[in-house]
Amino acid sequence: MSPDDHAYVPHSDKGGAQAKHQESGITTVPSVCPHDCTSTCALEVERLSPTRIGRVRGSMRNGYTAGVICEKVARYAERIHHPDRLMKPMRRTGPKGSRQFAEISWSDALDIVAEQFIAKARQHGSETIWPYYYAGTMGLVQRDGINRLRNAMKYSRFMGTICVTLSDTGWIAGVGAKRGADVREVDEHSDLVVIWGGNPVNTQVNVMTHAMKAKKRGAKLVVVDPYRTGTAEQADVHLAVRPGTDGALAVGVMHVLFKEGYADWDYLRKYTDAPDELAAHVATRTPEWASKITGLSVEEIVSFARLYGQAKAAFIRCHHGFSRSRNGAHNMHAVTCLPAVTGAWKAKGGGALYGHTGMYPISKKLIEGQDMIDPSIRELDQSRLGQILTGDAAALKNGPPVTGMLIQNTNPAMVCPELEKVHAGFRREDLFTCVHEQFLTETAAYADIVLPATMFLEHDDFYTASGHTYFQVTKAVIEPPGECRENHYVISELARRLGATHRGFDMTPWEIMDEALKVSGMWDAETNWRKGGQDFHLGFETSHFLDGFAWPDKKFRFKPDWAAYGPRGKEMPVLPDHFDVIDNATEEKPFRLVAAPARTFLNSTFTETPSSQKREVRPTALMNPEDCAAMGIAEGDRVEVGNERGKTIVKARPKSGQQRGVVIVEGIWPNRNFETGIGINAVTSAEPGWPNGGAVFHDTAVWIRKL
Ligand SMILES: Nc1nc2c(c(=O)[nH]1)N[C@H]1C(S)=C(S)[C@@H](COP(=O)(O)OP(=O)(O)OC[C@H]3O[C@@H](n4cnc5c(=O)[nH]c(N)nc54)[C@H](O)[C@@H]3O)O[C@H]1N2
Ligand SMILES: Nc1nc2c(c(=O)[nH]1)N[C@H]1C(S)=C(S)[C@@H](COP(=O)(O)OP(=O)(O)OC[C@H]3O[C@@H](n4cnc5c(=O)[nH]c(N)nc54)[C@H](O)[C@@H]3O)O[C@H]1N2
Ligand code: SF4
Ligand SMILES: [Mo]
Repeated sequence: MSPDDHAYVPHSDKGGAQAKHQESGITTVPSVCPHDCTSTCALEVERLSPTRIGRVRGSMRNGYTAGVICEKVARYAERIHHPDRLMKPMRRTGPKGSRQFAEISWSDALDIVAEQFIAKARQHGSETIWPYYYAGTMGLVQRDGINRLRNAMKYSRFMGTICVTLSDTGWIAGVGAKRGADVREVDEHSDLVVIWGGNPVNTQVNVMTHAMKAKKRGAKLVVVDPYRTGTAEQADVHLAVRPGTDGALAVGVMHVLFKEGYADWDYLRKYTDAPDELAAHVATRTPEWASKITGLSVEEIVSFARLYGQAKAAFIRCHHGFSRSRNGAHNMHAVTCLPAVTGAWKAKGGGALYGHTGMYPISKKLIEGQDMIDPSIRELDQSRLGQILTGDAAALKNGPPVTGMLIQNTNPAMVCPELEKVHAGFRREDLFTCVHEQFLTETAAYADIVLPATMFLEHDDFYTASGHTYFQVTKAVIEPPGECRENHYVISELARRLGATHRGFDMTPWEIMDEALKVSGMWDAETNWRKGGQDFHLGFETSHFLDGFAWPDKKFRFKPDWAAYGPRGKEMPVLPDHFDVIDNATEEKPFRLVAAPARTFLNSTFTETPSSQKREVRPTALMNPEDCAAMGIAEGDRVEVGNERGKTIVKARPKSGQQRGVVIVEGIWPNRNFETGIGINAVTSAEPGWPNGGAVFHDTAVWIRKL
């Protein structure tokens, strides 16, 4: 198929060339999951006709996917052919949020957006417009192209803090780069697998594929998580820490490792920056000390340390969950110190992984128009949207109000912290909002103009992966329904109307991909697609940092230069510790809330599919049975979850396997599913984590009141 066939409208002739094999009239076509999940699964999609798909399966062409995908994407037909999909551009006709819209043409809709942006910018300056996006699709062309428009127009820049800022910072602070050991090594080689601060049974099923292969061979599985998740249920050992205390656990474990002779001093001297200082420091932090902070028993801490110290190949899969606290970067770094103390990196099946995305050579210069970035333009924090829209001067960097937004691939009216403020902001009459979406989400309901978007099987794109090492190109599999158009179309058409010039606006996504790949020294798009992805595995030595960590002196840092990441770095402990800046429980707010992901929702996505709604049932607070007994709360009772930021009402469920004073609410449910009309993010905080920001969804003190 030639690049010319990839003109983005119309999506015709995506036919025969993609067919892999023919089975009873159904064609099976390769694709890649675009969702915000580190697995980035290689898929096989049944194409029933040029406009319909059947089953979606995990592909065997990728050794990480290994034929397994999650249930929600397996049933993608339910989402892509959903009767509620947006099909036409619409203009708001009722009050904001009222869901009253009238259909209009694409050209009228785009004209209105451009006119509004031009008028607002004339009044307040270009920074008053804030293009706002996230990772509803992880495709680099469709996701990040919005930055090209922003850079060309000098609109406010965007600090994407909602997901990986804290975990990236904490990981990179020690090892120096966002890469690590390959999870596939655990299949044959690990004798201990630690799943730390994540719930892959819900959030990235492929980790379990590999962890369970190890377990079947006799490897031990340890899960560190505040509650008994589906992942913890599979474990030999579940360490139910208090939220936000992983730094204390890691330091207590290091105390034992040094004291009982599990530290590898030859490795420490060769590969790390300050082993003597670390050893002296952790000698003062006993398991008793860690026990008081984490709520784990001294025995649990000591026996986990011994298990870790005695393992020949201990693999830690560091997830994001335990980084979503004010001290999350610090805690992530503390955990990454463990394999540096024991030298676990030396073994195949040993070491750690948080993500691989730092190692792909792909250049985003063309996609994002990086040659046009003006660093004098203010950068606004995605997670502080509520503060920004309600006029907080500091959050606005003392600049003009935000009066125009273009939103793609995200649903902030559900997923942002401090939701009351987010909603108040979206209701502002002087704010003009354009939302490009697949469904009339709660964010789209606030929009002045709604534009219908394609789904991943209806456009071309390419993807890095975090959980594995392949870079994958995809082609559209079916034609888009109705008048759905891809993100690149919206960006390019707005650019024309706004007078933004850049060659990227005149290219097709396929041409952009091909050129970006070429300048990055990678396979061209067609070759990548034909071969099912290009593997950027760095080999055993480098992926295990045996040729040195990714710093000039090649040494792992027990003492990161936290101040280099942001001014608040100066406030952080120099060596790993319990950094006590979390939203601790108080008399008035005795519970610590973790707002964890649900299995069959993916952030706000799939909350619209019937099978996911059926499985997740309703918003529920999982509580320790003793807490329930003490408060007279029984299964199904209504409870108020609240704090100074807001409150909501959910049903209670007693659940063992979590400490007293810890409460879990799974899933980012639509606000309309709560009798208060506002969901769990009413209580989560937009306070930035240390040292350089990042959302703190699992770090919230609340009261629970039986209603
Ligand atoms: N089904 C499903 N899959 C998803 C998502 C989803 O919403 N649903 N979201 C996607 C996205 S955007 C991302 S970033 C990834 C995230 O996936 P993960 O990396 O797994 O991270 P989280 O989902 O934030 O964390 C979940 C787990 O962290 C635990 N946790 C919370 N606080 C702490 C703590 O202080 N210490 C420890 N040890 N554990 C803690 C929670 O109890 C929860 O079980 O998953 C992706 N995949
Ligand atoms: N309580 C609580 N809140 C959280 C979290 C938590 O753990 N607990 N996790 C946080 C995290 S880690 C994240 S990453 C955020 C994510 O939150 P969101 O950014 O909202 O993530 P998604 O639900 O993945 O995607 C949002 C939207 O993108 C749209 N979309 C998908 N593909 C396309 C496309 O090609 N074009 C266009 N125009 N739209 C598209 C989908 O229809 C969907 O409505 O949520 C955060 N919020
Ligand atoms: S596990 Fe993650 S990447 Fe794989 S199909 Fe499901 S959502 Fe997509
Ligand atoms: Mo995320």
